[in-house]
Amino acid sequence: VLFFVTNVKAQTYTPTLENLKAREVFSNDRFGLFIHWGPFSIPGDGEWVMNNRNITVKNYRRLMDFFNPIDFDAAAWVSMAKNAGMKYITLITRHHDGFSMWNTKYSDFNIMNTPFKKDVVKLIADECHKQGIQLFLYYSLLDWTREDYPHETGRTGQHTGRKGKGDYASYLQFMKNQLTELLTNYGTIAGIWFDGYWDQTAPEGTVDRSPRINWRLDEIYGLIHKLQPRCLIGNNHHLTPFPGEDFQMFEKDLPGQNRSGLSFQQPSQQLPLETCETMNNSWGFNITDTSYKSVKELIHYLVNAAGRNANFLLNVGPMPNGKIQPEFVYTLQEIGQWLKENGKTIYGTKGNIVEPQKWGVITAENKKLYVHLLNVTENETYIFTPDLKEKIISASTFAGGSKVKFKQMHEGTFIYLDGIKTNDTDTIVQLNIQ
Ligand code: JFZ
Repeated sequence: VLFFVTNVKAQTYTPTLENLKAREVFSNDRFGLFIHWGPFSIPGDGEWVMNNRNITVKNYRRLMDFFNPIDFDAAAWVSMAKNAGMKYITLITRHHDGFSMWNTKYSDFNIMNTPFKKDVVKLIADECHKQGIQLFLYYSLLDWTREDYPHETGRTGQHTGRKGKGDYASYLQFMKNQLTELLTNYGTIAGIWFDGYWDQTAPEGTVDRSPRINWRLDEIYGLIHKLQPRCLIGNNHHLTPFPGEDFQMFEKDLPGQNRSGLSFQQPSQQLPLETCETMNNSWGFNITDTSYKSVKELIHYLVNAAGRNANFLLNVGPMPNGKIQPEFVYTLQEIGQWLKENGKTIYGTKGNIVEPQKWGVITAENKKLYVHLLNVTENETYIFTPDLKEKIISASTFAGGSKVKFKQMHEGTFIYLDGIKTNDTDTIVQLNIQ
């Protein structure tokens, strides 16, 4: 009965007009910066180091004494994101290790008790507001250090030296207190990005994914929407969106793909979509992970996301000194350069005009369709796109504006590539439609 009551309550969530407006702004943004940073960055072995190396709470807490990023410059991070063409930043405020990156009253495991002694969330929030970029906050529901987190039913965090059982009522109150701080003391927060729900469910791909605890998310979501109605809620639970959520996210997958084995959920037709990916194979700083994705690969990911109506949240794991490694800085600069020239075909566009094709995707804005040719070889003389509903009036290359030949029939459209200058990253053909 209790479950029924909670569900009914949650089902009645009606987004406010300003929330709906914020969703629209968000889906026009298309590109954001994800930042995984904290004491977990110090060992240089990713943000899961505590769990992966079976570090106890007692030993892990020692990292707090070493967090002193003397080269950290919030203004530099924010302007780096802006120059990369990113429209928002999603910052880790508290990851699974339970460390709070802000001046919180509710846990002593926080940034003010490091030698750095400065509120990182505040420094970044102020800078985002100053430079006019939206700020989303990542908040983990899973906690590897607190005694009251229901660790005994969790899938991870079994080696932390915690005893007894969690107390979810107490832990839930703690999260509400912390979220109240985050949504009260840092100005406008564009969204909250939840993670860790999956710790209480069977793995992705299994049939019964019902959680082993009642998370009572409706209470958390209700609080957030009460404090800041515009604030968008997303949850990395890898399931169909729950009532109260304002956008749907995919981890390391384009919507509709399931290469990571984490994305069995169907893309929502109503909510804005977002997919997150890493620069190498790590979210948090990893000193041995040099498998950097190329500029071209990441631009393709961005275009492929836009073509499927999704935002791309690209991650960096800054170093313990507060700097972002030069490889990432370079890549972001190059993507920014590409977006300066081609952003018109990405920002504010709609995707899913046609099914993604072997050659690429289409994005649309007003009376223009942008055909992104991501994979065409030198000797291909035409591409074929199925079922375009609108009548094409003219076609030209987006770069340079030279005329492109086409033949539209009711089965689809041929676009001829002979004589046009192709580009190794993305050849964009603009179709003007009636
Ligand atoms: C989560 C985090 O665990 C990870 O550290 C990072 O923050 C990423 C963006 O989000 O990734 C997941 C999510 C789910 C599982 C594993 C990692 N899972 O279901 O095993």
